[in-house]
Amino acid sequence: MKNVLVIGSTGQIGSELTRELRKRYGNDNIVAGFIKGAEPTGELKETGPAAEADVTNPEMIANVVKKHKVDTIYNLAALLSVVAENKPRLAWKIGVDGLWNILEVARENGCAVFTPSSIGSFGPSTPRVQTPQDTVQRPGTIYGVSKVTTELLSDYYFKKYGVDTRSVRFPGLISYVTPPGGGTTDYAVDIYYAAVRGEEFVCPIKKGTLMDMMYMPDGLHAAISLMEADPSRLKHRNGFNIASMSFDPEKIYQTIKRYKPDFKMVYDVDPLKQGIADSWPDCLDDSAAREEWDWRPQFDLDSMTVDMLKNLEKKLK
Ligand code: AKB
Repeated sequence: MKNVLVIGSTGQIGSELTRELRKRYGNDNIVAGFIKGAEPTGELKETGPAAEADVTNPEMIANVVKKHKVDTIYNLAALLSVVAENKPRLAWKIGVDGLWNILEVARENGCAVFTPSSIGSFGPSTPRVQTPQDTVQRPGTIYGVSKVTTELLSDYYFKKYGVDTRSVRFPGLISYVTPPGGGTTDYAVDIYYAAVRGEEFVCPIKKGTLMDMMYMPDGLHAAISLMEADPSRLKHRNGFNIASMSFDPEKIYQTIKRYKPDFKMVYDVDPLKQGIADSWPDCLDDSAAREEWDWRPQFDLDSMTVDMLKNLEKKLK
């Protein structure tokens, strides 16, 4: 039986991951970790335990781990790429110093640790198409620099201390539940809200800009199945490429238009977001994840669009 602490349980990934983990391992075994000002509400609060768990406070994390006999930590505390560019020191403090605190607690208490990396860990000198698992990682954003560091630090703790660290490089995650806050790929979520509200969508990313994206259920499945994978099969640990779809704004717009024929999109390119997007790969090669832990996505752009529109129609009614 697992006892899990989800750090960042009220965020875009955390809110859905906590719910999914409670379904699998039992409500009482999943602690929803939060910071002041982002406390769990509704279902998240009512279905299981919650505890303040600030990654910048190692004693607080250690106390939660001991009290709840935690054996696995999903560390989702991070600033997304656009916000991080505006607050680089804070991005480092949360993403890197915060991870260091968690890894120390994990080493002392025998916990496994999942910390997401990102397509943002690649940069302009990385091969853009079918980006290999092991390749150049020289990102130009603080988000990317901190993600490469989290991959390396997690590998280091595994090799030096045997801490069971694992991670995937998430693409842009698309969901109708909790909106993302300040990423480069957020447009691919915002476009669905505009379509369902019957509004014109102003796209901040240029036509022709390809990025990997993924529907949230596949993202959750990736995180959980990697943490459950047989360790003897893992040649890699931190930073598995995963992929399910790659598109540009025009392609997602045309797909939505099949179901919403009156939907309109115009472009007003945001230079910061465009610069970040231009430095990221078009599409990743995820064959290592497929071979080492049987990664397979379920959703493509079309099936995701049908599900997003259906659920957003219900949510925004
Ligand atoms: C972002 O855009 O910052 C994130 C990511 C791809 O890591 N969604």
